[in-house]
This record gives sequence, C-alpha cells and structure tokens, in this order.
Amino acid sequence: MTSPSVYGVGMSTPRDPRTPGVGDSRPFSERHRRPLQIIAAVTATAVVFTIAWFALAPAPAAPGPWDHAPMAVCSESEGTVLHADVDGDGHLDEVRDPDREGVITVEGGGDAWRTDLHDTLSRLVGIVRVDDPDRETRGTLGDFDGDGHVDLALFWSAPHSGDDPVEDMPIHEVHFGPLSRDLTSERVGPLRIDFKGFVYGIRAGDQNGDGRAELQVFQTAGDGGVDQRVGHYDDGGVTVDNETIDFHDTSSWRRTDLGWDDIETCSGE
Ligand SMILES: [Ca+2]
Ligand SMILES: [Ca+2]
Repeated sequence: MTSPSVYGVGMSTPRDPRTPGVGDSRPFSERHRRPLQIIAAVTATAVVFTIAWFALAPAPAAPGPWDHAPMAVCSESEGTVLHADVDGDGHLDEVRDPDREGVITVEGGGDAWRTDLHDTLSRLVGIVRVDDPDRETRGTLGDFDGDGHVDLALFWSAPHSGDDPVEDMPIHEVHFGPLSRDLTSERVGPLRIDFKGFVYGIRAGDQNGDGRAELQVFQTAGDGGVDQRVGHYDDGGVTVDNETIDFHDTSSWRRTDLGWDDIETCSGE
C-alpha cells in the first residue's frame, strides 16, 4: 500500500524558504545571489572555451601561393643553401639549412618575408601543440613529384631518452608546391614510412638526376644507431623504403654527402 503524502490531502505544500515570493524579507543581494553565481559561472566557462579555442586553433593561413611558372633551382655553400621560388611569386627565395639536418628557414626574394618550420607546424597543429617539448620537427624542400616547384617533406616525431625507440610520429606528410609563405599547401600527400621512430634529420637531392628529388631520412635505430633510408615520389606522396642504405651513429650521419649538393650548383660558385 502506498504511503499517504506526509502533507495529507488538501494540505498546501510548505513553501521552500529559499524561494523568493511576495513579502520575501531577505536582502536584495541574498535573493539574487544564485542567478549572479550562474551568470558568473557561464561567463567563466565561455572565457575558458574562448582561450582554449584560440590556443588550439591553427594559425591563420599565410599569403600565397602564386602561380608563376617554375624557375630553375640551384644550391650553394656545400648544400646548406638552396635558391628556389618557394611561393611561386616569380622571385627566387633563399632556403637555409646550416646544419644539414632538416631545420630550415626561408627568406623571401621578392617582398620581404621570412618563415621557418615553427610557422609551418603552428599552421598545422595550433600554437599550443607546436611547442610540445617532447617532439621535434624536421622539414626539407625538394621537387619530389618533378613538376618544377619545390615541395616540403615534413616529420614531427618524438626522441627517446633510453636505448629503445618509441614510435611517436603524429605528422609525416608532403606539401606540394608552390607553397604558401608558411610552407604549407592545400595539396598534401602522405609521407609513408613504416617505422614511426624519431627522425634525426632529412635532406632532399636529385642524386640520380631523374628530375625528381629523393628524400634521405636519418632515423633512430635505437641504442645510439641511426638508419639511413631513402624515400621516392609514389602515388601522390613519398614512400620511404624499409631497407636501409647505410648505418651511422648519432654524430657521423651528419657527415654524409647526400642532399642539396646533388642539385645543380648556382652559377658563380
Ligand atoms: Ca618566391
Ligand atoms: Ca614539386
């Protein structure tokens, strides 16, 4: 049997003393405290979401690319400088990779503009994640598909402190030129690589002279070792061979020859 209401039939429900009503004698500030708390909470939440959105949102698109016909590319300074019209504006730009490891900067040759891989990655992953101290960026320019415009090969991967490599590589892709002035492109292809261990360095060069750049990838083998693999243009992207062409330690890989040196030397060098 159901228990009768404790208030009984015909009895009015006692008014909740917290509910304001006619004749509520509490002070104004007390009667409106709860709505004000709700407004404050909603405002705080909106501010947090707005800050998070700006922090996680990719950087706005950089200018370019333009559609000038491809221009001749040349290298100098023992493969540390490449001259190429990166953004397709008809002016040769200067690309520098002083340590030949795939940490490049670009100085525009027409309008004054400058960019580096930090700009590239912030466009792709947002300004919070780009400064992730656990991962490092490597990128280099070469004409992988042979259309005359230089393309960007890009890795974002995590080093390991112990002997055993970790496989942590959220970004491995190719942006096909002409490129925007943050080195990104709407035309993106996969950079196919089976092993997702840390990439110490990358270089591009046309070693076999077939008009398409090959990608040299220096990747951790664990235990202080560095495997050298080669990537080739394939089916809208670049595919890195599983087989290694050479084996180095963490300092000797830098002394290998392959890279921009395989591209025609600029006249006057
Ligand atoms: Ca240019
Ligand atoms: Ca190209």
